[in-house]
Amino acid sequence: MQKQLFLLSFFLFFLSQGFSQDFIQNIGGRKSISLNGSWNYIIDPYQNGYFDYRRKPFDESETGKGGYYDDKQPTNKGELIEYDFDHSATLSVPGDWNSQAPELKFYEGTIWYRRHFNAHPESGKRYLLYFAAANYETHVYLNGKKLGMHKGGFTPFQFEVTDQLKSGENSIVVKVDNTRKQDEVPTINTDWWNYGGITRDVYLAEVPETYVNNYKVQLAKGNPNEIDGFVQINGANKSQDVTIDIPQANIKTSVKTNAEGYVSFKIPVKKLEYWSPEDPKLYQVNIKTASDEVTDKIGFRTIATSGKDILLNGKSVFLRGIAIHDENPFIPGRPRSEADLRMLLTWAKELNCNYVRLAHYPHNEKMLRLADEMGLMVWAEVPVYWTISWENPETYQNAQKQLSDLIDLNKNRAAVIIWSVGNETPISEPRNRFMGNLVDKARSLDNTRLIAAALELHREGKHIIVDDVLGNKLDLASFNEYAGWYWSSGNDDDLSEYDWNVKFNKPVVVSELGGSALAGFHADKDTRWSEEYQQKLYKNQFNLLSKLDGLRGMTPWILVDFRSPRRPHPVYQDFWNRKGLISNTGQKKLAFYTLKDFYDQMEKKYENPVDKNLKDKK
Ligand code: GCB
Repeated sequence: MQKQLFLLSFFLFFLSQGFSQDFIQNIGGRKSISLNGSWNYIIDPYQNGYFDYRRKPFDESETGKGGYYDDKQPTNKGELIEYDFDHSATLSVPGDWNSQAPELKFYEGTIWYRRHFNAHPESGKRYLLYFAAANYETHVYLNGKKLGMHKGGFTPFQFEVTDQLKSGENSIVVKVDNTRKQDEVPTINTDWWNYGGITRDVYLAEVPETYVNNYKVQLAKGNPNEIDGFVQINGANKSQDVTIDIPQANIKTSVKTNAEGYVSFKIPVKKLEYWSPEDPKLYQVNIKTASDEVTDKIGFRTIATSGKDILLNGKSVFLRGIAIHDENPFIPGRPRSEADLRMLLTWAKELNCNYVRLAHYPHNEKMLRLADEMGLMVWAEVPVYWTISWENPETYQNAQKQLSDLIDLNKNRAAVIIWSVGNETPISEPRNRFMGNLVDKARSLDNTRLIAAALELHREGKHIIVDDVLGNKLDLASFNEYAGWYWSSGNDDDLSEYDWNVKFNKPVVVSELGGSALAGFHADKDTRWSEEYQQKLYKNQFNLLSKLDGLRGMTPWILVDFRSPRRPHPVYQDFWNRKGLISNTGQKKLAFYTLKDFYDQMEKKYENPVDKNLKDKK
């Protein structure tokens, strides 16, 4: 009985909150108007626009009115007559607020956004209000009515607004709160800036009454000769003929959705050009029903492991990677345009990478599309980072939802080869259960990609040991390794005494290594923070790693210096994590070239299987 009451109250809570709905696949491929641009804003540290003076949410008041979201001042209660969107300053959307006004640099709390826009809704069409991301908890109001809320700073969410949209001027009000909380995902403690606000694009999309809401078109698991996918239709007329057309591959197949609007399909293929970093071939894929059509660009490749090998299209690869945060150092702040994202991936290409770790949370969908186009394999991740509330079921549900959304959003990207369920999570029973469940969930949603997590190592004397039990459930032996920075002197004579004990017969992909240097600070190689120290650290790393049986890739930490509140050193850091190979002013440090040389050698070695057999395959 108690359990039923709990479930009932949870359900009522869910209803009263009005959560966002599932988002449409490929928003960029839809007819839409952009709601990016200048939005008026009000800083509201006490949340006066949300709670009345007795701390009761206006959302729950009997009239359903009050609060900043009731755009027409004064409110029914008159408390908010001091507040006026019309004469308030503006923020750019997309964009975090911290980078847009000096007083917002460290701000964590609530900000209200408002913008007016014109719409001309047509009958027979439906309208979807889509946010590509807002950090962290977002409440959305259209023309004074609440549409719902969403939690999670890096995944898209959407509301259908067909019934609320007016012809002519509309007003949209959004409350965004980036307060850190222990039970959220991520939790209170991270090593990156807690950029708040509407950080990614906002769209108002127009779709037909019955439309293609979701689809997957990918190779079947381990089978280069079969395309495996599904189409999900949304609308009244659910049972429909659907054509999947890939003209360049001579594929045109028709299938019919069932009463739930769903159909899965398998299409045999004879000849395909497979996607790879050397040849990132993308095919135009058209999905067509009687009332709707959507076009995507999709690549086809297989990814698998065999013993200690990673096989891309059946061929052994070495992942020449680099880790990247979703931050443009020149703003500094969250990237705002495709050019910002392209700049980061172009730097990775200059390092001769074929792989990137998009840490520590879902990156912009456009970033993964660029990786597809530019030929970079991707490790994609959720912000299950450090000390999450392992025993809280709501925290788990939240993490699982972010993981499912990450996979749903990017499942058609050939570039993505690895889903990561978290980073440096400390071993305990509850954590093992939580993380283990996430691994199972990821596999149930996508059995074609590798599942990983960035684990931790421990040391016994001069033995480096990787034996985290979670590793048994993962496809890779991946761990963060900071020899030379967080442990050991980093000198070769010290490091060469260490040996490895990785207790998994799996490909080893070192998910982090590195050390800090202030660009332009030159000293001898034993002086911390100097470029020479960082360079030495990388060189000694390569020796240490050469003793690691099964090494199949790495993502040193990190491509570019990034802002972090944990890094206050006034001389060397000034709130920047300096482990970047490129500084916050775009200057390449010495270690950039050291890593590039190493990758040039690894590329040659893997292009020439004779060399590779000599050294790597025992
Ligand atoms: C780590 C974390 C990463 C940090 C990095 C550091 O192990 O995974 O988020 O930024 O170390 O610089 O300490």
